Amino acid sequence: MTVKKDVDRILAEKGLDSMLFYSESYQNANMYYLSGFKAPDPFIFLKRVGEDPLMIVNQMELSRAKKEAGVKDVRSYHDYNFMQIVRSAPDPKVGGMKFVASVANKELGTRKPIFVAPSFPTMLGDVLRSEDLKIKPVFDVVEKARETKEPEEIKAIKYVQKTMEEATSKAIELVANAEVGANGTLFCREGGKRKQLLVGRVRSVFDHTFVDRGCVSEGETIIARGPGGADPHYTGKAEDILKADQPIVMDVFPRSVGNRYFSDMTRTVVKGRASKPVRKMFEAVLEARNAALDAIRAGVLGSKMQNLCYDVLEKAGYETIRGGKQISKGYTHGLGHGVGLEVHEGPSMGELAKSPLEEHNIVTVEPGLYDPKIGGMRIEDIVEVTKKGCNDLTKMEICLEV
Ligand SMILES: [Mn+2]
Repeated sequence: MTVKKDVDRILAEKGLDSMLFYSESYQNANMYYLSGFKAPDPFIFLKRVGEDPLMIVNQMELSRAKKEAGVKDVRSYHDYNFMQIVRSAPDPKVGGMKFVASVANKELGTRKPIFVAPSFPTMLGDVLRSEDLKIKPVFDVVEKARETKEPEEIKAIKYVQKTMEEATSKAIELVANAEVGANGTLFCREGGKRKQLLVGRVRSVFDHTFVDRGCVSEGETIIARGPGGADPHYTGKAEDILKADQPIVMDVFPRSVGNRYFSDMTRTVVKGRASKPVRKMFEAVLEARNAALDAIRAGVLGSKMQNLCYDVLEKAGYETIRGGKQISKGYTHGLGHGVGLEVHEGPSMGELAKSPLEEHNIVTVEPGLYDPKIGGMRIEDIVEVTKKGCNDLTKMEICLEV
């Protein structure tokens, strides 16, 4: 992976001519995107517009960084007097920051503002400014470049999606094959014994499948049954007992361990018979999903997509959060979000979204309806936005009763 061309273009458009990052790269998606290097400790990444980037890493990481990073020019802290600068500071942590300032000074200079990400550490910013460096935090530079996926990124997301669909099929099969006991409690067979089917058991099916395929669930896979599902991000407790005739929301968002990409999908199923209100919710959500998939294409505003979804669901008789309305049931969230090195990234399809969708954005389309007495109903696909429409990366069928 090399530095994406878009980063330079966006920097230039914003009138900036250099950039500086100092971070580890497992949590910081921008740092991994720029460097292509996975490191648990901070390192320096900097570049000027139109020039090749430079990475400066601690001694221990030097040989690995030279082999693995997407950056050609990799140097060691020792090329920049690391020991001497740190020793001269009252505290090694402050010394480390003075070291970053010294590198930035040498490579980028104090004359022009240096772009840093909004998440740039405040303390480091203070040290840089005290050393006469000008830094300028700006939104949506690297994040904006990340929104438009290159073919290898889409390939990575497709792999996670495929794995996730395999896991979801297995989980749904477990629910579908469950026996229905007293009060609708679901039971499964485990080691010859009849056991209550708990959320933890279903989640374990997901997690094992992920691990077998080089993926991992970093958050908890959402398995929210019955009224609990009325909170869109209620994950479901391991000891929650699954029951027949209730909606079970399965919102799945693993990531690939190797290349760090996520995918995201939701299916809602009922073991047995869906009640009339549940079926009505399902049909309205499905209609909203279909309308959104028909309308989505490059150039459409995210807010327009959300308004379209409001229209469909309001017409079906449900309340929505249109205009910032506080509601206790109905459609309570945005239509979708970008997915990539973070499970939630840009572009957004909420009412406040200002920029148009672009070709090769990867976004979710996930209308949902929520009722504290009934639970949640959400259908989420992940799609690639194209010039004329979209390419649905989700192949998994949509089926309410199982
Ligand atoms: Mn989602």
